[in-house]
Amino acid sequence: MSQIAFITGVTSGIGRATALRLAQDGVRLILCGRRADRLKALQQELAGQTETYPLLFDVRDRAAIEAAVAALPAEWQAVDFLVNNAGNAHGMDPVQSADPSDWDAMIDINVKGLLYVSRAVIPGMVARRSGHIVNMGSIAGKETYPNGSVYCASKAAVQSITDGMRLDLNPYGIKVTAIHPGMVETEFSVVRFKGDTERAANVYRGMTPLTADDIADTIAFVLSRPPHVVLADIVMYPTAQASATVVNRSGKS
Ligand code: 8X3
Repeated sequence: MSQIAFITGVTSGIGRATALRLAQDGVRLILCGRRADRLKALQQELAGQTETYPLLFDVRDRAAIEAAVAALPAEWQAVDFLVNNAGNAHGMDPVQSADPSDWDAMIDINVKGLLYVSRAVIPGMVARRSGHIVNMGSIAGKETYPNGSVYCASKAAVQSITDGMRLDLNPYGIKVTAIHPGMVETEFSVVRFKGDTERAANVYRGMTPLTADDIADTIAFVLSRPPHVVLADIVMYPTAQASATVVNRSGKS
């Protein structure tokens, strides 16, 4: 029986690219998202490539997550890979004037949502004494930048939670990885700037950002290492980026 990956946030960006990439490796996919139409379309796209099982929930809804995981059919319960991808930035404003509801969204999705999903899935890995968790961090968790305090804090939390998982799950042979991308062009900036596509496009002006496929390739690589190898912490920049705030916009890389 082939391996099973449980991926959150599959209806766009890195999550969707990861589903498509792991399907190429014959991994069976539990596709988690909150947009039913996109989830169905992805399932149809993957038909014939691998088996999929859709789970419709918002990672903020702990009861829905617990119910969905508890109701997985027997043949979908032995999750090998948990990819905690769901996450977003909401707004980019100074702490003194940011909208607190943006803070709520980022902490609820990026931090609490990741924890709720993990809490539902990890006990099965512990019981089976096997599994691999990949958490989507960000360079924002390594380096705080202006107007990003709470997004950066949410990704710093992902770093700490990842490190804590690795410690707690060490006795059970479970691997834990964090991937920290810099600039990746997906719907990320459009969501961050609340639909302002011009402002979002300007983020990537004069440089070549990473793509969702670049991150998905790395996830596939991480998950395919031999049993005794774990890539614990990976920072990925586009070549044109050297830090959260240093970006070469000459268009040459
Ligand atoms: C995405 C990278 O630099 O916009 O997490 O925070 S950044």
